[in-house]
Amino acid sequence: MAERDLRLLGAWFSPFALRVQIALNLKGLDYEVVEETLNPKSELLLKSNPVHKKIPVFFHGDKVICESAIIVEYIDEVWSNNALSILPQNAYDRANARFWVSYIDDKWLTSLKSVLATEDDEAKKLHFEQAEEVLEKVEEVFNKCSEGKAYFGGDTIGFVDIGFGSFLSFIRVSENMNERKLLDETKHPGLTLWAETFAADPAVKGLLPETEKLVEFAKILQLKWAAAAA
Ligand code: GSH
Repeated sequence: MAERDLRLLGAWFSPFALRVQIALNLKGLDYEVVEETLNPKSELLLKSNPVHKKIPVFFHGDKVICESAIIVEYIDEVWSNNALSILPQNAYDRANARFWVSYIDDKWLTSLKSVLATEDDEAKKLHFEQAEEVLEKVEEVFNKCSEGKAYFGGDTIGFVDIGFGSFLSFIRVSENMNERKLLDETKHPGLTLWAETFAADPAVKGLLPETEKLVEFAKILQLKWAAAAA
């Protein structure tokens, strides 16, 4: 469905902006992406998300919506007539999906960021172990929710797929920068297969940033985090 006046303020490297793009693609909506550099933050960003000053920001005509998970839910509700539903129809399943996305944003994001930010070898080892523990839990959740189907949400990409899948490129980046596997097919067979299917889905294909380009970006991030911690 062609919908006018949909704009996303995002950035090529942002896993959170990626969530919104996937949701819009799943709904078959046309939209414009406005690239934000964050350095310095644009007037549009400061004006449209004055509370957090973060991307993504979604513009639906003159309506402004912030926070990736909230935007994805908004898209799912507003375009509920489109064939595909991102959140489960059942209230209990919906509550569970929200719980796991919140868990991913809390635990997974924290461990992945720590792996990327830490330079000290001992501390890095510890952060890797913590990230692996979270991955084990996500593998368990995948096996339970998917019930043998391709996605957390069943046959099609759902809320948890978007929430976790948005970090896929950063998983590749931490593996590449540390020469150590995070997503391991012996430890996480379900998630390994899921990752391949997710990346190849028409709603996702072509959106995941290239690992090499993201590695260069992550190196700059590391320097910024180190300077902030000093
Ligand atoms: N909880 C937010 C969401 O889900 O939308 C996180 C968004 C976020 O952290 N965005 C980053 C950002 O705008 C870019 S990936 N950072 C700017 C800053 O922290 O000042």
